[in-house]
Amino acid sequence: MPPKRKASRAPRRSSAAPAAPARQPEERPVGAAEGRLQTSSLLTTAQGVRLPDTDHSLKAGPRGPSLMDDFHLREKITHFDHERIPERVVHARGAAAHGTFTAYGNAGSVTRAGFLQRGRETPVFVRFSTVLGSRGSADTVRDVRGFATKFYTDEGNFDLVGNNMPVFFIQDGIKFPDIIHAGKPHPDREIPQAQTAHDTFWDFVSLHTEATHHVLWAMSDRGIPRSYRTMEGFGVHTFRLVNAENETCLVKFHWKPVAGVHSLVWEEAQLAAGTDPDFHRRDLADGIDAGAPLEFELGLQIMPDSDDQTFEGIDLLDPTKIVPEELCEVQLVGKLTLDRNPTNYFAETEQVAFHTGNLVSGIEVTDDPLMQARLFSYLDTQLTRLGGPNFTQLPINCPHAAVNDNLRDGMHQTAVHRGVAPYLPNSLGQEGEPVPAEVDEGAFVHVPREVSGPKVRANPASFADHFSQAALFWASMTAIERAHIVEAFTFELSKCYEQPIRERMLGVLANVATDLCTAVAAGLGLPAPSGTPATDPVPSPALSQIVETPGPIAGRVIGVIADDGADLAGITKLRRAVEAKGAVLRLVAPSGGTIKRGRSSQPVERTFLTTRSIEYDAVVVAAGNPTLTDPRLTVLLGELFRHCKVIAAWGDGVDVLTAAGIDTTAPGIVLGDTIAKPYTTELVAAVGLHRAWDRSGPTSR
Ligand code: HDE
Repeated sequence: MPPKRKASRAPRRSSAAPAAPARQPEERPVGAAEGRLQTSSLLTTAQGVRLPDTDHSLKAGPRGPSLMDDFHLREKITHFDHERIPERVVHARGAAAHGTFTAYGNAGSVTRAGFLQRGRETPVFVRFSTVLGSRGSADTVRDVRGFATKFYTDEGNFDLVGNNMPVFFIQDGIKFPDIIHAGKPHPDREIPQAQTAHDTFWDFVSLHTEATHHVLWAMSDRGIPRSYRTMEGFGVHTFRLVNAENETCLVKFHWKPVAGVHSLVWEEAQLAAGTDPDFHRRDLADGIDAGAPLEFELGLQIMPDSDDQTFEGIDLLDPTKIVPEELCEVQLVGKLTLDRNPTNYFAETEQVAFHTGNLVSGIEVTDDPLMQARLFSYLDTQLTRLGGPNFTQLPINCPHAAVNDNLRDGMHQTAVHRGVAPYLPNSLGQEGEPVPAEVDEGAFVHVPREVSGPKVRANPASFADHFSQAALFWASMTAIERAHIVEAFTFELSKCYEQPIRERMLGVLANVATDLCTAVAAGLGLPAPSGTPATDPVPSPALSQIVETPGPIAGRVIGVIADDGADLAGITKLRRAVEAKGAVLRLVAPSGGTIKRGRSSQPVERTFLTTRSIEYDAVVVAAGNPTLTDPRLTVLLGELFRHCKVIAAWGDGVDVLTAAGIDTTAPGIVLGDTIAKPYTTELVAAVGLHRAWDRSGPTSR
């Protein structure tokens, strides 16, 4: 189903058309805030002065110079000149959605946070992002993805500002400018955009070996997600939960996608960056419009709040380490449903301001030195980005909880505060002015913890282990996932100009796994150095994305290839079957308009010219056009085959596959006589496996 669009209206006149009949001025209290809300049906200046013409500047005669007293021209252009705000220094490219978080209630014993208590429903806004690229960069680049959630709880806003990878490149926030400067385009030529395949990134990470674990994740399929709905999310740091009895535990937050964890293949990611740079953004919005909300479950790994803050020998304050799920189960405590697209990109997605310090009673941070630096950065960055300290008054940032602070004035102040005593204590306060809350009134009281130690610039000894979990990650991958990692390292390092950087990085990989290092070295045509990798790391199967049983197909896109004469009744049945599973069917034909059979017809949604294989999770060739050939169709089917996606056909549609050179006996090819239940069931199951990886070799570990 194509995205819903509003019915088109008659164009609004801009100017030079006959003037509207005079209207009585609307009644509005003088200076009322709603004056800003575009309430007039007639065009006005920002001051509310009605305008008869917005197409012609005021001139001395039709050919004359423009006049300074054209207040409308000056206002219009001045406002336009200032429409942009600085893009985020990282995570500039993003897309977002509104939704609801519903708590299962089972976290009530470990935290007093109200939104996690049974049956609570909390409005949320989630912004997904890439990290390195500018606002206009492509969605499908190899990069980490941000997964930032604002919970508008009735105890105040809680922001969980996470990523789609559970570890980070650095252990101490003071290194953040270094890793980002290394990852961003080279300062002299400002290339390359939105990618790590360049010298400065690999220069830094080959010298800064605490990044190794994260680099393995970034070079894995996690770096190129299929869509935002098929990514995991992670809080990364360890947090501290506090319950009603003031008992504490340490936790790691996880988002588990109901649609499963799935990725693109690298060639698709590269193609999409050209054919549809908005691939993820479009998929997010179209999926929601098509009635397939994104769903994630919130999970907690709950660990004791021990004195040394370790678990099974893993330092919980080290953000380069995970706690394998096999050692500590992820307990699901609630569900996130994203079902509403933003109304205005700038007002919501661009102006949303996340902050790791937005915490609610029952959730606290730990001493993880990366998190500690973040507590400073997120508030600070908004002062430049949003132009002052009043960004919490922007609708998207406004808490839904009642607010009464003594913060006053500043840039972009929109409140008209009353009273004379914005300070405490006071004796001049009036009714309605705030007094401090007590604990039993829900006040956020930090759990008292001893803090001591010499003032030093140093890391704990455990932070010196840079390779054991990188080795664990590698050991947890299946053969196909390892092949992808090797390809990614080889691709990225091949893009470096400096040979010593490649060689140094091979030296790092030699300390992760010998077979990884040897394979990448072979791809680069370099000798493989020797290292001291961990012997027999214990794999964590939960880290692999390869599924053996079909998952849901909601939000997936299936193309059906057809031309005049196609089995339209079959297409209709197929559409019903896949839409019942939340997927989208798109009719693809040689040219636009409609395809016909007898007196029936169906609208074409994509033509061979306007489509590439990247847009489909599966393609089905309809019966009725057995001689259909087209070089663009051959490319489409060939790419689908190479990318291990499901290819299907019914009736004489099979002849089209054969003519395009598709091996119809290969795995992941679904053939049938007619569109009937067993066929659609088989097709849905095949798409639910995401890919027919067997086409490209063994998938076993
Ligand atoms: Fe961020 N990060 N970060 N970060 N981060 C920002 O805040 C920063 C880190 C993450 O959709 C900025 O409002 C520092 C880890 C996400 O609006 C900035 C450090 C993780 C988003 C900033 C980190 C993240 C940001 C840029 C090291 C994963 C996008 C604009 C101490 C757990 C939020 C802004 C959105 C955004 C700084 C490390 C995730 C500059 C200094 C670790 C998802 O404040």
